[in-house]
Amino acid sequence: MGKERYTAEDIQVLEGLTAVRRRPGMYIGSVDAHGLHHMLYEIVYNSIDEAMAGYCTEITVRLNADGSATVIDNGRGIPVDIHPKYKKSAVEIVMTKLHAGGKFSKKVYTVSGGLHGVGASVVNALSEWLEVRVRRGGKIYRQRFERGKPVAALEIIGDADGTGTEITFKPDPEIFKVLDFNYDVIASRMRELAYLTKGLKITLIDERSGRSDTFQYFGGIVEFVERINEGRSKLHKPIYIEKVVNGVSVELAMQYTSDYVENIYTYVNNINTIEGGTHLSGLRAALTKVINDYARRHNMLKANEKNFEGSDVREGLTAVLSLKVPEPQFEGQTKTRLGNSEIKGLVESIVYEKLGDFMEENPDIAQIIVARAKIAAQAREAARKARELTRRKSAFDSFGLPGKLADCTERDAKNAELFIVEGDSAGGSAKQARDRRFQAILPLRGKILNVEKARMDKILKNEEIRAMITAIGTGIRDEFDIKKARYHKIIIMTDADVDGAHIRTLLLTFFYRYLRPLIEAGYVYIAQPPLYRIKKGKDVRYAYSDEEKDRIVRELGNGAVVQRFKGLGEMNPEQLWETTMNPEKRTLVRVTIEDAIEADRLFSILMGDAVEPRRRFIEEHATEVVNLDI
Ligand code: 0RA
Repeated sequence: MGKERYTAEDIQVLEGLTAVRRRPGMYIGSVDAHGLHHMLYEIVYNSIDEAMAGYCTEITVRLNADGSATVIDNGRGIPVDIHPKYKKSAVEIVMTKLHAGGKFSKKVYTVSGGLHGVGASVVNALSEWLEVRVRRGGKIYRQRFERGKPVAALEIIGDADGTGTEITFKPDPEIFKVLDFNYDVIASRMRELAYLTKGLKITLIDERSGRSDTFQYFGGIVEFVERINEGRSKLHKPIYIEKVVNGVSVELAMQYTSDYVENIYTYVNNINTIEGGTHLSGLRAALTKVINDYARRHNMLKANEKNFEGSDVREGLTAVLSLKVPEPQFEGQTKTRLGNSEIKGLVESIVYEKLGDFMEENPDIAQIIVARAKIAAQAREAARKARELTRRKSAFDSFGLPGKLADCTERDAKNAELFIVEGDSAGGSAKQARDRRFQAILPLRGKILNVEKARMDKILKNEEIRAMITAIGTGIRDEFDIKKARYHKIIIMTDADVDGAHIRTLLLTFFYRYLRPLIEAGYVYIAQPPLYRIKKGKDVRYAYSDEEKDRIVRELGNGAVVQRFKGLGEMNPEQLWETTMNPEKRTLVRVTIEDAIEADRLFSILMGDAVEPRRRFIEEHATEVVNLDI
């Protein structure tokens, strides 16, 4: 360091760094792929804060060839002035002091922060190196850090037009088990953030593959709803509501479709609150009340007719609710449930007032909504009767577990795994490969699931799917009970080809629509079979991506023989165990609700009634169908 002696401040910083490096999980959740991506998001969130404060219009995220990542924004730039007490630049303090930032920024919202909101100093501590460049006051400043410690003081390296911040960091291999940034995972989070921050332009560039995308939505969450509903038949233009009360900003976009599914996504400070919370309760209460009141007021519900239930007014509804809350309390297993009690009434009154006004001003749309709820209420009654009938007739209830299931001996669901395997031959290999003590195998026949023609309602009648529901044990939809889950890991294992991707999309859509709490509980996974086997003499390696294959081939040098696995069936049981099933060696990707949303959207486009989006989708993706996977 550029100073002669350590101050109390330096010691505090060093202790902070050590604490972060000793227990990274406490600060970023984990050191697997999740934690790795969380590092990048933390840096992006700082730039998003700057955008929400009104100073930044553009963010560029670049995945570099050397494994580092760069985030560039055109905000005000982190302040560079020397702090009188600490005798250090503000940049250095932001980058080294835990929870620094707030001190320098009395911003309206410092709210986009991730699950932990710990910021740049944690990313710095967990990076092999990090370099920050600030453009401010006509100069470019730079400072470099290694494992969180400054290598030199902040220095001026040139002249600048404009202002902004650029941070490049390389996640530390001493800390992270996974070091490969996943383009698709990052792209979907950047897309989501762009929808949630109206007008903000986010560009993602992958120097490793040459891919890039730009996300910018001047319509914000209205465009988000339009995207979710692409491929569904819409009953009206999206409705948009917005109001700020007591420093809390509430935005809602909603649109009914003729589908039966309810798709309500809620965000607080750009975090997807998958466990719901007070804001969702407020929205639901308002919808039920405002639609019932409107229907009564306009005599669309007669005195002798019962009020609509919540599920009636939500059937076919797609909505995105986005709140900015200065002091959110996140609760629940994954800290994605909003706990602030004052928010329920706040959201309820805003939505009740604004949606009520909208319905009075747009009677044609109001009538569609009420008529939609009426049909849903009638269908609910009819379905209840039908369910009672089929329940008595259901073969599965009395037969117990399906015959195709090769169950495990473990009875404690926490330790039990179910592999759902596409195809009988792969199913056979998996049965031989597995550790039968805790791994169960359920083969599904791909042909039967011919997804091109299957609709969700038909899929439910499919015997294989019913076998899956029985094996999982929870029941579906209204009768779902997570406590009855027979396995806490449900692993979808499909071929790495187009058919495999189709079946995965179908299964994810199915889980999302009928067994959503399983995804929310984190019980659903996708197996990652290798794409290649590379052999040179006795040295046998497996590669799970093209980049990895190229790297291994380079490493092994001349004479390396590459075999591409097209399907699981091409692996013998030992290979399948080694590469994909053995908990010691395999990687499983946990399915997130975002993955499932995307699968559901793809499914709607591919199977839906709307011909135009499907044609467009297939045209746009004709050359990259393999990337249908998530
Ligand atoms: C503190 C104060 C100010 C801006 C920032 C931090 C800031 C931090 C980051 C991190 C990434 N991009 C950023 N952009 C800005 C406001 C300084 C002022 O008043 O000019």
